[in-house]
Amino acid sequence: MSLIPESHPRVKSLLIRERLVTGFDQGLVAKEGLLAHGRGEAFDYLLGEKTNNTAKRAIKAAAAQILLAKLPVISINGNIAALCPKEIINLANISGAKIEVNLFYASEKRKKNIIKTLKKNGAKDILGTNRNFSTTLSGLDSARRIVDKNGIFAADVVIVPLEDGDRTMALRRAGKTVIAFDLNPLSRTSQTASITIVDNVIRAVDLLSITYKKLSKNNKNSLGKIVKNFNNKKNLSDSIVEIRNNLTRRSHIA
Ligand code: PTJ
Repeated sequence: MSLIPESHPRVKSLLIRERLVTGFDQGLVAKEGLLAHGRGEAFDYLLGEKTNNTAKRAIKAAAAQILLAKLPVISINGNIAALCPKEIINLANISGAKIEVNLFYASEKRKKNIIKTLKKNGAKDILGTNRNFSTTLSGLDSARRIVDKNGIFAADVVIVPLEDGDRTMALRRAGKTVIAFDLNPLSRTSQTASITIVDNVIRAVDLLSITYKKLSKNNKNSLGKIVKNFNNKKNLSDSIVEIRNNLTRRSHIA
């Protein structure tokens, strides 16, 4: 039972934190994942803890990009398995994207726990689990370099929630389109991805699924235009302006 009273003014944020801690206790989340969450929380606070217009623009471009993809793959790590397994599997199911477990802090035991959680939440085929199909991404030294031949390695579009910058760069160098979720618009992941959704993955994934469904009626030409008209650098800079405006507003109140 949760120790957080429903009346607490920061109940939402505390409950999200609790999911991470529970995920850690269940062997899904790396210790470092708790720290990564803390960094995300800080940026979420600065962004006003809501899905801003810049995030909505990125979500629209991401949905169009996934609709245009030949082989989209969603990369799953410990934090995602703890935060929003149902929501991410729903996105995979409606879009036909494959899911692949790929960990930075590699651990077979944690991988097994993550797979179990994903299956419990409705995942059928999970890649990244069979060594016979593994290969490596070049230009990357971390464990994230080990990818599935039929998954991330072959993908044209890779969706990376809560990523480290190195792999985003390696994926881009390998010619892939990268869609990232990252609350920090200044991170290397955010800056190097093709489309960065600066929002809490917990809020953004469902919105991406809804937008995907809405845009699925559009033809390829109109989807292509949505992607072409999206400028990630400009959108990131607008996210930074949103943070600045929030801070300015707060400094006037004080
Ligand atoms: O499970 P593993 O071994 O694959 O490890 C996963 C972590 C997250 C520990 C690993 O990828 C890592 O160390 O990531 P970083 O380099 O700390 O980056 C995580 C990024 O995600 C940071 O820029 C955070 O601001 C951001 N972030 C944290 N929580 C959220 C988030 N972005 C969106 N939604 C969140 N809930």
